Amino acid sequence: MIVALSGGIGGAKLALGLSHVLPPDELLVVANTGDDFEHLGLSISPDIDTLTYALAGLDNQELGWGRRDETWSFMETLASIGGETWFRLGDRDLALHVERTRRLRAGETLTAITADIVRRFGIGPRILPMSDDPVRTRIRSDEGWLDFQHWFVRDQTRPPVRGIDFAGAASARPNPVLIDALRARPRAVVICPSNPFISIEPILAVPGLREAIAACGAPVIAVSPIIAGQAVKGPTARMFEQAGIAPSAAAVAARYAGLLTHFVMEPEDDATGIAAQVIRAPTLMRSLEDKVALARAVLAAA
Ligand code: FO1
Repeated sequence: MIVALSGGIGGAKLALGLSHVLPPDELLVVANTGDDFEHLGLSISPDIDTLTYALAGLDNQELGWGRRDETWSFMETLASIGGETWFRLGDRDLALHVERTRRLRAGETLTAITADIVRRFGIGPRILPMSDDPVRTRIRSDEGWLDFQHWFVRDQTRPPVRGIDFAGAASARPNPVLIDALRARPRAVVICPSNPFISIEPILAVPGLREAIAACGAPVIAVSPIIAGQAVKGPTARMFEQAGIAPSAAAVAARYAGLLTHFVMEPEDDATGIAAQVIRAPTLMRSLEDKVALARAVLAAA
């Protein structure tokens, strides 16, 4: 079993690459749920949906989130009646949020709902929420605490990050399916090239998960989301700078100190100080071939 930790757009790309090189029942993708939020009365799980659409081949390749075959009548009508439209919900995407919200209110777990939706989209690998208990990433800016999507989408990550909190993490229970997979000695744990601060560390903040990964007896292989000091996408490099850390692949590896056996990074980048076996490979994924090639490099390291 390959257990992959993923959040955001970069994570979903490697998860897709892995799904092309592994039998479906040998890939378990753990989704960050710290980005989840209630909006317009709907329970929205962006990182679960980004993974679902990517693995189903339905993702919008330009935006990285939402669906490619989308229409926007709901948003247009919502705008015309004064509703909040800063968080864009396409007509097809909306059905997923409405149905997930109904099932959560009916008492189903996010794990059960996600497993059913993934199956209905014809996806083979499992997509697993890191926990069925609520964990909410919050960003402390100069004006106070912001909910994650307000910071990330409404404010377009402009407010400088002075602190990050994962509300609810201390009392969240790790997904038991994940704990079982880690105890059953997986072939490897893969930390996808996601933003360490807001996509991977919420997962590691769930009590027991960091320890279960460290004790699983399998290679733990992280892929750098930073190339030549720049983030491939999103606020990763800026978040390092705002934390007073020079953005680099080595700085990413240091975020996972004590967990990694291997670290996959670009051939040209400086590996000084990385306390793991360094694997040199192209980590920029544009095409499906790039995603598959990086997945193969990760599995070869394992
Ligand atoms: N990101 C944006 O930058 N703007 C949006 O309007 C937006 C809508 C959206 C709708 C559904 C969904 O699943 C994701 C969406 N995202 C949007 C992306 C989302 O904010 C991020 O993917 C994650 O929360 C961070 O990785």
